[in-house]
Amino acid sequence: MVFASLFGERLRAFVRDPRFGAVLDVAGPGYRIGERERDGLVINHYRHEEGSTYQRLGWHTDSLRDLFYLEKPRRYLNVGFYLDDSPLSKGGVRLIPSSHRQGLFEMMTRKAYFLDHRPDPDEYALEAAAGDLTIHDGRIWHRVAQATATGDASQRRVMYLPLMSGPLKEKHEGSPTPLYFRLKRLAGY
Ligand SMILES: O=C(O)CCC(=O)C(=O)O
Ligand SMILES: [Fe+2]
Repeated sequence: MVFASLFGERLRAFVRDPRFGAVLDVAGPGYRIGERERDGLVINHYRHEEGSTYQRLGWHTDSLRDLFYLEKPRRYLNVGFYLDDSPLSKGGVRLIPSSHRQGLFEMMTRKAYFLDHRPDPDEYALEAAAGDLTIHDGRIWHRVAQATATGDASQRRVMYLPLMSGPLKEKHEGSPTPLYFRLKRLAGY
């Protein structure tokens, strides 16, 4: 669910909470909350059970979208809010440490975007508890592994909010669907 904070008061108030000032300080000077940039506040909801269409997410970098906008990937950070506990039995985020420092070529070719779900020997498994906040660089390679648990025990809900700096390019009601969503659809999401 993208741009979630634009659809209701509670999430709108959440992203405007002054306490985000501390998170922006961590990001560095000049960062802002991208409520209308990239995909805004995104809510991901995974369940591992018959009929669920969202059980895992293949290898990707979030900065791929910059290339679709014909922009050179610039540093942007994604803040994650865990709404559920995320132990290993729920699958969860796997990332390749330091891969955000790679060059553009590696960012485009290291893995087959969204299609490749295979574990990587260098991957790190991120475990989290409900209420935890994570921050990752948009250029890092990551995936979401499928849960081994099923049904309610596999439910994993996480919200992501982009922290942006540099030129402001806001989306509006008439903005076209970005191509990378079509790529994701082609990959089966
Ligand atoms: O579900 C997660 O924790 C990560 C999702 C993700 O990487 C994405 O939506 O780009
Ligand atoms: Fe991602």
